[in-house]
Amino acid sequence: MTDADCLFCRIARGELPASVVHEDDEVLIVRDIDAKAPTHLLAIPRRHIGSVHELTDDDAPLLGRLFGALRRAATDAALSNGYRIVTNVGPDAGQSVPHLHLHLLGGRQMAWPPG
Ligand code: DGP
Repeated sequence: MTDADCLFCRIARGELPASVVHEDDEVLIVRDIDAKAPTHLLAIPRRHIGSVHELTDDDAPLLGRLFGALRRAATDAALSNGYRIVTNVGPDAGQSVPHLHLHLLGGRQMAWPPG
């Protein structure tokens, strides 16, 4: 997979449409096209990283940016009763888009453990 072909790289470059709720120089937050909760957002780094498994220690600031953007999005979405942030890594976890993204789900009661 090259960045040219990557779905989330293409969304980050504006080549494909998305419902964008936040964007800055490093991070994009979009509404998930297949929402599993009343609020279902994806925090996506602009730089192509395949998954958590490809992160390095140097990416710590980027993770801070991703979580910070999600925290502000959760506040904007009035998720005062809580929400869940998850990221899938690889086939066993059901990762379907091989570009790092954090799901934020909220607006309903969550079950634990996830399926
Ligand atoms: P995962 O399965 O963890 O890799 O999550 C990928 C998510 O991406 C999944 O919940 C559906 C969402 N998704 C797939 N294609 C698109 C798209 O074109 N636009 C948006 N906004 N979300 C997408």
